[in-house]
Amino acid sequence: MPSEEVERRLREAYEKDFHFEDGHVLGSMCSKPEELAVKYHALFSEANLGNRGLYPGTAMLEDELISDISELVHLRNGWGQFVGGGTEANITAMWIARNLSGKKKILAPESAHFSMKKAADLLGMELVDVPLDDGYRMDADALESRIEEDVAAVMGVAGSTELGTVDPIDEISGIAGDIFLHVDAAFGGMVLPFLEELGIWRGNWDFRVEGVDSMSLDLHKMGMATVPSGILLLRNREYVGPISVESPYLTTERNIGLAGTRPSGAVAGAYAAIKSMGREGYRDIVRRCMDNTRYLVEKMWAVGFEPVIEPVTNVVAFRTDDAERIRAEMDRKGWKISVIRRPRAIRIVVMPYVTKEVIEQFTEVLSDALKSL
Ligand code: 0PR
Repeated sequence: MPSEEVERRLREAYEKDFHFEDGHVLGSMCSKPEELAVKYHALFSEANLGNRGLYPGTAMLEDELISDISELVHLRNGWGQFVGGGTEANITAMWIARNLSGKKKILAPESAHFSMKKAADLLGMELVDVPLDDGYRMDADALESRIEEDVAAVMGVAGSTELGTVDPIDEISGIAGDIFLHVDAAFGGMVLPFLEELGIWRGNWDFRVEGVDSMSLDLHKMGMATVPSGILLLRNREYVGPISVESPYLTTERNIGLAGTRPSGAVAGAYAAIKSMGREGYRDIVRRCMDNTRYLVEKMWAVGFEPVIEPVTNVVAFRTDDAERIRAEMDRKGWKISVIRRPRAIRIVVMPYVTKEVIEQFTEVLSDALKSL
């Protein structure tokens, strides 16, 4: 095919997609990446950290990135790996917990992301739901009553997918004792540290809690990095022992983790985002997203919607028995929102592109949609 035709087809496909800058995507946890991230993702597109010895430069970027993110979540002398996202990080953490303990039960809050179901299924483990309290956080008493000899891992969420809530990780750690504790901060990892710096919220949710053994943290969500950019962090380097395999024909003796070939252009992209934004850049983004979240709540009250909880992060859901119909109607009008089932609600993620103007337009269109419903 002549390259003009290939490009024409690519452009046509691109035009079919929704784009964040159009401001009509209100249910996504991803964001438009930093320009430098896009540029350097492309430059490093042939790199493959699955064979680290060939890419000492990219490996250096990964090490520095892991070290910066470790510092952000108070991990010292730990270990980390760049992965394809929260799903891969969650699966790998459960793989480690199973192999370290030789046990198969995972205790996870009902609010856990569906990637935990995949982890349990793939690893032949059993996922046991722990109910939530009134604030939609893992209920510590309910967790305590489920702790038994056969538990391989307990996991908590720091920034839940549906409501943005943070489980009481320190309390959970106290109850879990020596059991492997994983924190899913795929979304919250790049929000909570900055909420703390801004004095908006405080909580013990990261490696400051001694019992926390591992964490997933995505940079393709609130990290302004390119997709796929996930990070898995481990308290102790030795944890990788039971998940590494010999890799005789590669440049390293052992291959660690789920992926062989690893998406390493994204490492350069994430590095570019982190270094150019810095703490100040992320703090500004989080401040803006939280301002806009409050503005959205205000506007939604005016249209007659009550938030399920006062938002902790920039994820907010509004109660309604008509969530599905509202979603469908908004979809017809070109707006993408999402719904949650328990409680029944529509859900909006106030990412950086969800500005005050977008919120005003959205609530107007929503108000019209309600009339026609
Ligand atoms: N853990 C949490 C708390 C998550 O919210 C997610 C994804 C994951 C793990 C899994 O991460 P990966 O998707 O990186 O493997 N949360 C979003 C969701 O499932 C992902 C998403 C992003 C969905 C953008 C849609 C979208 O447009 O809702």
